[in-house]
Amino acid sequence: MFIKRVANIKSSEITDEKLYHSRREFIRAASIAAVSVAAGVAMPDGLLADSQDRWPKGKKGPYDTDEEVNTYKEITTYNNFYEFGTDKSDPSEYAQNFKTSPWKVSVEGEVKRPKVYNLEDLLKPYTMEDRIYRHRCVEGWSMVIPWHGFPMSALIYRLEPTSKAKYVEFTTLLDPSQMPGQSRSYLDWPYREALRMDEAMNPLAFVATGLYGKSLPNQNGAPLRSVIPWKYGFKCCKSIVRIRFVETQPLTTWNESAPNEYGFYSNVNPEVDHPRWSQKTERRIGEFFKRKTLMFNGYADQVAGLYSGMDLKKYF
Ligand SMILES: Nc1nc2c(c(=O)[nH]1)N[C@H]1C(S)=C(S)[C@@H](COP(=O)(O)O)O[C@H]1N2
Ligand SMILES: [Mo]
Repeated sequence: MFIKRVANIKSSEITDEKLYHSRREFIRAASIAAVSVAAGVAMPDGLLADSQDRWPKGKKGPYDTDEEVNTYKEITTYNNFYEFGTDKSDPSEYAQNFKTSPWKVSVEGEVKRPKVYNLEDLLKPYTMEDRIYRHRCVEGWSMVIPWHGFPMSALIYRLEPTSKAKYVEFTTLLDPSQMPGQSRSYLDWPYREALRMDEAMNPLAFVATGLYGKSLPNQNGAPLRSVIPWKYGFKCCKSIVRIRFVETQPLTTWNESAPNEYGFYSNVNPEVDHPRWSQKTERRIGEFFKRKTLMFNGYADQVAGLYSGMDLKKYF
């Protein structure tokens, strides 16, 4: 492990100046190309693949935020993925050799055809798209991330849950041999998260297989993870191996570990403080001054209706 770490550090430090500058030139050319995106001409796949720079400002879909996107480096080196350690830098450091192929996903429970899918077969039917979403961590920081993937509603629609299915649960891989954090008991492994079915069917709920137009880095939850932009980040489940449809509200990992701190819903809500800190503000990674946190992380127009009549202080 120590030898590998040294090797990693070296490979990242040998990017020489010249290469760096030619890359900068290339990125400048890419942002000119972004103008053609605005004009409706698709950029060739992977043009930004090696870019460490900003996702281009261009044509935006109806669900995208037009806020400035965080850099690829910020998004892939400041992570929470406790299976690889509790420091923000641990996942990018220790998930490099995580094996995400072959990968199977088991679809279980209240569903017409329970089945274990090879990842390729599970993903085949869907048209991939980019979604620029705000991401608000319960710890008080946020980012803007250009995800690549497909709507969760398309997946659920196709899997055909039965009428008994009221919730959908996602589970992360359990493999302590690859995930050192799972040998420690700070959480009850494997990591599990769940959504009410109507939340999962909301057009904003997303299944990501990539970001910045390329495949998902291991530290961000490869090969597939959920993205629920109006909820705190921990409601997104990384490296999913099981999708289970159930009738009753599942016990989720964080809710189980500290039920008074992490509710089942965990909608971003500046009016409901975490017992140990306020949720009124957040620090956007890369910025100095704090911003005000918005109700439902700014997605109230699209999701407030899911919770009409509910006391959101009780169902936090
Ligand atoms: N399996 C698993 N999924 C997880 C976590 C984790 O520790 N393990 N952390 C969660 C938290 S707290 C956040 S903020 C997001 C972070 O996603 P990112 O690293 O892609 O930004 O992943 C969520 N999903
Ligand atoms: Mo988080």
